[in-house]
Amino acid sequence: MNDRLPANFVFPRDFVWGTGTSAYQVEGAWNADGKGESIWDRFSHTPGKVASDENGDVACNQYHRFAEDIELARKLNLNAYRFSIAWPRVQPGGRGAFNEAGMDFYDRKIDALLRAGLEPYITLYHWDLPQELQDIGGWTNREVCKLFADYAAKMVERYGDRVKFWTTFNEPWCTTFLGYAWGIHAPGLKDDKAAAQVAHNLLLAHGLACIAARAAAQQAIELGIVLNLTITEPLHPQNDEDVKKAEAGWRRDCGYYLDPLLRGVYGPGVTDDIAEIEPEDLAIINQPMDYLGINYYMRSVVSNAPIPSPIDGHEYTQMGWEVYAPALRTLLTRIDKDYRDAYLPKIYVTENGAAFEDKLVDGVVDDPRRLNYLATHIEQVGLAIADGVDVQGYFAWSLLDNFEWAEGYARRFGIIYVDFESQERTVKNSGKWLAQVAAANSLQR
Ligand code: IFM
Repeated sequence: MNDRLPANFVFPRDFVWGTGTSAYQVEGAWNADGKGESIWDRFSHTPGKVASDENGDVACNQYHRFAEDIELARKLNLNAYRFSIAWPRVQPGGRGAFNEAGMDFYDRKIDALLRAGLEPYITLYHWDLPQELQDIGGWTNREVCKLFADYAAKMVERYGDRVKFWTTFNEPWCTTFLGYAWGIHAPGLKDDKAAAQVAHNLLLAHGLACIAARAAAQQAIELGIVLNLTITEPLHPQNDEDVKKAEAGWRRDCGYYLDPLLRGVYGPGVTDDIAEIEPEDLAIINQPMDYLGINYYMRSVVSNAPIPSPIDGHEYTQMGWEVYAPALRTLLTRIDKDYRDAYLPKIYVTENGAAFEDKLVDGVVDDPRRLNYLATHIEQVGLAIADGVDVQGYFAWSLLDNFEWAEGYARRFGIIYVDFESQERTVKNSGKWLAQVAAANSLQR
């Protein structure tokens, strides 16, 4: 097995090059034109929840500046643009009346993307639940799963004539654990029992939304989900105990997500913690999907021995996340190996990127560490493709520096620098580099 690509590796024809953003992180306009309150509005307006008490009220003001951002993405030679719809912008209370002004915003955004030659990849839920639905229990309440399916159908009815690619959820793991078990994200609960129910309900909502979206589609659409899967690796690969522990970690994660989604079964023990589960739920969850989105930032390392932090000689990002590109290939090939016999759809790497401290000096943001992060990870995607894995696209996270949830604005993931005072955008050197890769559809070393 080669661990380097040839000096000039050409990606498959029609390979998708894009970036990702999410509504709450970039749009701002938190209460404009009839938008309802979201759980992130409520959470970030509560003192002490977000670093420096920052919030997404203005963010990158993309609600008003989307045309400029789309033009920047076009100039970066990208051919796809991943973004999310803010549910409370289009349906303020999450049930009942839709908000025409909010829906019109996404009409204009989609039209601008298509004019720029950028394929829209829409995510229906990237964490900003209408607060009114939180008030009835949020994702612990099965009723919310049905409401999500209704909302999904409405969005497909409205935009399905122009948008082919639809993702139900971004990173359900984060909603479950960061939001309901550890209190780090909205709605800020610390309740393991609730979290177990949420893990299940999110998958149920995914299944119900797939069914509803397909029924609503006037034209062929492609449906998927985006998971933040990580590969668990032993600290000491020569130590059998560490290897066993890593394998158990991988199987546990699969038991929560890939097994139910792709095989219609939960892994051992998962259902023990779920209070409410109906006999038909797993069949609903196990809907045929057209793609699986994988968000990869870092691996997880396990050992029976204490794990040094940081691991000697390894690089870490501003988030404290280890930079370890080879695990991306391992993750992609492992999914392919373990699920080829199931219904494994094509794969996109839907997020990958790094936060580093950036400085704008004389109109230039020189960010060699991010550039190197992107280059080494894109190389691993190329290697996975060479291994035979059906990876059809790569989306860098993120187009813009933006509101990084509980960390506020102090963590910059963008390939475009944003001055949050003036809202001026500057393409970083990593962005210029990615533009060359996308134009050539190849990685040259
Ligand atoms: O910014 C987030 C994004 O919203 C979801 N995936 C991880 C990113 C970096 O933390």
